[in-house]
Amino acid sequence: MKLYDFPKAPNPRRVNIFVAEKGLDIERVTIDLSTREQLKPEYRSKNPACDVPMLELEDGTCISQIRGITHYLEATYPDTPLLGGTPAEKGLVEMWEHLAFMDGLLAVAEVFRNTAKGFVDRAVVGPYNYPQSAELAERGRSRIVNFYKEFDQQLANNEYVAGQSYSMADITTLVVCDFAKWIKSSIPEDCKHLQAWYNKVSQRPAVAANP
Ligand SMILES: N[C@@H](CCC(=O)N[C@@H](CS)C(=O)NCC(=O)O)C(=O)O
Repeated sequence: MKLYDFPKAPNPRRVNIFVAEKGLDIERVTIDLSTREQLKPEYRSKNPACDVPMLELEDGTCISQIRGITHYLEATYPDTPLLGGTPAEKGLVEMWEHLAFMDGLLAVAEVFRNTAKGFVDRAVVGPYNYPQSAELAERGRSRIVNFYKEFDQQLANNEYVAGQSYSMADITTLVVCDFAKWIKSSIPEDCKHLQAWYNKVSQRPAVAANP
C-alpha cells in the first residue's frame, strides 16, 4: 500500500494525522504540488481528480478523496476507531467532519486560493484551470467567522467535535484552525470553548508529529 502525499498541504495532513492516530506505518510517495506534479500524466492516470492524498492498494486499486481513504483504512484497521463506534456516533462523525470541511476548510481555501500569487490560474483544485476571484476571497473571510462561532457553540456542550470521543471530525477541525493561519486568521478571543479544545487536541502525539 502507498500513500501519495504532500505533507505541507492541509488535506494530506488530515490523513497523515488519521494514520498516525491508528499507529499505521504506510509507505509514502511525495507528489510535489509546487511543481504541479499532480497534473502530470503519470499521476493523473492513477488519480483523475489530480489531488492529494491518494491511496494505492497492493492490487493497484487507487482511492482518492479523504473520505474514501479514511473509510477504507477504518474498515481494514478497526482498532482505535476514528469514524465512530455506534451507528449514531458514525452518523455524527460524518456530519461534523463534513461540516468542518464544507464550512471551514473550503472557506479558508476560498480565501487562500483566490489571493495567493502562485494560484493565479489554479483557484480550484482539480484537473481544470480556473481564474481567481476577489469576491470569492472576501466571501470566504466572512464564512470563516461563522465557522468559528458554530464550532465554538458545539464545543460548549461536547468534549470533542462529534460528541464525547475524539474522531476524524476533530482532525479536520484542527487542520482548519491551523490552515486559517495561512491567511492570517485565528480563533477569535470570544470563542473560548473552541480555543480550549484546540489547545488540548494540538498536544496529541499524532498531531504534534504531523505539524
Ligand atoms: N476533496 C479532496 C481535497 C484534496 C485537496 O484539496 N488536496 C489539495 C492539497 S491540500 C491538492 O491536491 N491540491 C492540488 C492543486 O492545488 O492542484 C479530498 O477530500 O481528498
